[in-house]
Amino acid sequence: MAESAAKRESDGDKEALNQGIKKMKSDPGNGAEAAGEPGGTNILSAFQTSAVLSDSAREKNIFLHGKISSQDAVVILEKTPIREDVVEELLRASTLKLEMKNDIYSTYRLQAPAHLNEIKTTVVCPATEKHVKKYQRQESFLVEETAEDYRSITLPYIEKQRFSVQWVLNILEKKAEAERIVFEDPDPDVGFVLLPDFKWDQKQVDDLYLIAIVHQRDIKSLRDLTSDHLPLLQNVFRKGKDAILQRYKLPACKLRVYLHYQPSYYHLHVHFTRLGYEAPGCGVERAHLLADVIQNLQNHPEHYKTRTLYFPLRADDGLLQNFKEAQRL
Ligand code: DD3
Repeated sequence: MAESAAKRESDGDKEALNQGIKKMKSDPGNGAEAAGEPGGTNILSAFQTSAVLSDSAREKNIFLHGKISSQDAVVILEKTPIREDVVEELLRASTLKLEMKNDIYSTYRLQAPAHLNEIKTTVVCPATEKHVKKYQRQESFLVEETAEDYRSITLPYIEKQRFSVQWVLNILEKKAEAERIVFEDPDPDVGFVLLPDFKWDQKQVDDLYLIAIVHQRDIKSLRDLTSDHLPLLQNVFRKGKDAILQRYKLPACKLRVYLHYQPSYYHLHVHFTRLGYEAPGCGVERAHLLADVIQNLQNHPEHYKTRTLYFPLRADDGLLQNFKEAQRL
């Protein structure tokens, strides 16, 4: 009894959230549809697959390496969650093919109309070797990084690699994804841009995933943070949560707000994901709750400059090689 009441309540909750999304999607200022390939040009019809980097039956995705007219490319295909608000239409407008029937049990293949049968697709082109490696299934190793290791191994590696954050600068300068911005505080010191991470298709709040990218450009990662950055971090925390409540009707108690260490790009950013959605990289070996980061810096201004930090690295990561060569693994 109590259980079904709880379920009803959480369904009502979900309904309200999906309403929020629907409202957002019909907002003409959003422009999500207009951003597609004009006229439906299919650049992927010329894609020549050379390898399956990884795939997952559970996550219903596949990562492909190949070429688009002589340029290396990574293509990610992913089935999206079934949205509550289209279930009615899905049941009415589809073709149903019986597969088997046995007693009270039967299975079918439901063929949905094209517009309800989309596959989320991400293309990286031209892709570098690093992009290809990123999606190859790999064993991971936990690294123990002392402050000295950071200074002598990690920092030189990051500086030598000069990973491109052009796409981040494009967002901050409104040269890309400007219409996707959910909230901006333009202040150069404590300001940031909040927008959906492109892992999220924004069709349902269940897997909500936004990133806050700070306007300050010289903060590479958690390691650079000191108590001087508390106003920035507190601003991102407070205004990020407020903006998500406004837009998606999700209160702070439904959110997981955290930083990655190591990050996948060295320009300070904060992840906002929905609690209950196991976002990639939200495990204890990589995620640092922003609330904890703030408290740690309040207790010790140099916390992240002095503490040993732990993180996983994949077998073929160049940084892992450097830790091995320094006999730190
Ligand atoms: C990335 C981490 C980076 C491949 C892939 C993703 N959110 C992004 C460009 C624009 C974005 C992101 C790097 C790259 Cl699949 C290599 O992510 C992005 N825009 N995470 C948004 N909104």
